[in-house]
Amino acid sequence: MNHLKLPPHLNRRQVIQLLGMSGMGYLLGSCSDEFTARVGELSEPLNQSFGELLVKPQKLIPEFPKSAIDPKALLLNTYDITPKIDPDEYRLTIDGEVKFPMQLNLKALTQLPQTSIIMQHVCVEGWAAIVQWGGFRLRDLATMVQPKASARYVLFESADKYTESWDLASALHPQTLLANRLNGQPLPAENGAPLRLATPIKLGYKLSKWVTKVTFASQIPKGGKGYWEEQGYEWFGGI
Ligand SMILES: Nc1nc2c(c(=O)[nH]1)N[C@H]1C(S)=C(S)[C@@H](COP(=O)(O)O)O[C@H]1N2
Ligand SMILES: [Mo]
Repeated sequence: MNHLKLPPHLNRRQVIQLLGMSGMGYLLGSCSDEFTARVGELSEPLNQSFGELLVKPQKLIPEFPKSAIDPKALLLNTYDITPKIDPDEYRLTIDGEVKFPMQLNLKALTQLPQTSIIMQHVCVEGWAAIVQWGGFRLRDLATMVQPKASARYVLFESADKYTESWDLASALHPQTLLANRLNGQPLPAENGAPLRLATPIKLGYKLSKWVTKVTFASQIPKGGKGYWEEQGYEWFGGI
C-alpha cells in the first residue's frame, strides 16, 4: 500500500480526499465505480521516470523578500486580449498520457495544497517585475492524474488560444505553480484569472495565462511549440 511516493506536502490522505471530492461531482463525467477504481489505483507504484523526477532534488531559485514586491512594475502586454471566463463554467482539463484524465472545477482546484512564491517575472520585451504568485504546484496536479512513462512534455492551452509546451522536468519543478493569486489578492482577469502558470525558472512568454488545458504528451505536435516559439522565440525559455 505504500508504493505511492508523494511529495512531502501532499500526503496520500489529501490525494484520496481530493479524488473523493471529485467522485462527489467536481469531476465531470465520473461515477462512483470509476471513483473507487481510481482510489484503488493509487496504491500502484508510480511510473518510474515520473517518480524519479518528483523525488530528484531540483535546484531551487532563491526567493525575494516581501519588501521587494513592486506591483506597479508588472506590465500588461498590449497585444494580450483578456478572454471572458465565467468562474462557474470554468473547467481545467488534464489529459493526454496520464492514467486518470480529469476535468476539475475551481472548487476542486482550491483543495490542492496552496503555496506562494516571490519571484522575478522577466519579459523578453525588456521589462521585469518582482511579484508574489499564490497557487498550487503543478507537480501536485500531476500526482493526481499520474503521467504515464511515455509523458515527456506538457502542453498548455489557454482561453485566448495561446499555446505553450514545456519539458516535463520544468513542469514538475517544485517552484512551478498554477497561480490563482497575485501579490496576496485574487488573480486579476488581465493577469490570467482564474489560473496561470508561474515559475522563477522560465521567461514570461512560457507563463501561460487563462490556462484551460494541461496535456501530458510523448512529443510536441508539429506547429505546437508555443505561440511565440513558433515565431522564433527559443523553446526552453529558461532564465
Ligand atoms: N494566454 C496568454 N498567456 C500569456 C501571454 C498571452 O498573450 N496569452 N503573454 C505572455 C507574455 S509574453 C508575458 S511577458 C506574460 C505577461 O504576464 P502579465 O500580463 O501578467 O504581466 O504573460 C504570458 N502569458
Ligand atoms: Mo513577454
